[in-house]
Amino acid sequence: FQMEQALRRGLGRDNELLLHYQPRVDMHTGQILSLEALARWVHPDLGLLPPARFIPIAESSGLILNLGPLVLRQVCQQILHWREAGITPVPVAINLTTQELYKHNLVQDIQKTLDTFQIDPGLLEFEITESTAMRSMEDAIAILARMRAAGFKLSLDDFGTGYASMSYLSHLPVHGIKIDQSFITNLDQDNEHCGQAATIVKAMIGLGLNLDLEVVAEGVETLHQQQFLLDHQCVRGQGFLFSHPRPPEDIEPLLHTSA
Ligand code: G
Ligand code: G
Ligand code: MN
Ligand code: NA
Repeated sequence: FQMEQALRRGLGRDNELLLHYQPRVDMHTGQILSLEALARWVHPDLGLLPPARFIPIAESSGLILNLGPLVLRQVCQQILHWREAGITPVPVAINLTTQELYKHNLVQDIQKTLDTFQIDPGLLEFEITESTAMRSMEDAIAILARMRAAGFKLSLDDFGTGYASMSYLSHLPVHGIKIDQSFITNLDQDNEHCGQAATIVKAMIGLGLNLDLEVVAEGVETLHQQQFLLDHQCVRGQGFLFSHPRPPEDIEPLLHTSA
């Protein structure tokens, strides 16, 4: 409850909620394809807190409905800032919780903010988890279709952990899937598990590619994992091997400036 009160206060203040950004790269070339925005909370007493410490509280208390729009505005401001600095914009991915996805007028609210900042919807991507999508399948399909029609990119986060059936996946109007990092981590323990992790990851990549989806591997930490993924046609990766999530001023030097 104390955390909830502090979060409520923090959301009303400037600079308590920050965004760090983690690149998603083409593992062949190292080129940055997009960035994922990851919220951080500078708690007045506890310091910098990761999302695991406050997103669940925000979700259960309803504060997520304040936090979400704040994240979107910060991302828009960041994109504008980079544009003004002559940096070639890359799409930024924003995570949405269950409450956010099913919120009334979600798409219109996002569009209003983009209009205010004059930002192209193609520069935004939204990530929802498999379990969020499955909470209310028919609604999720309708909302995602609306978002897609509005020009946003969509991906299914933590893929493989939410028990989405294969037939269900083919009905979800997303552009891509992000293979959950637990599967990628297991690739390095495979000797003990008789190659099971490799079999599972290969099947997930195959499923995604055969459904014409972009496949991103999450939590890539080792060269062995990267090589395995490249050997099996998964080119997009995100993880500590390439970069930790970093504050915008540390991401900026990695982005290209236009001549
Ligand atoms: O950075 P970390 O691994 O602690 O992130 C934990 C979770 O918090 C991730 O699954 C991510 O989806 C979620 N998360 C991070 N930032 C945001 C945000 O701005 N909004 C929402 N809804 N979730 C976020
Ligand atoms: O669940 P979601 O994918 O939205 O959250 C991504 C989270 O995963 C981020 O909070 C980020 O800190 C974390 N993460 C990103 N790359 C790695 C990695 O290589 N290893 C580990 N352990 N965590 C990672
Ligand atoms: Mn994510
Ligand atoms: Na994830």
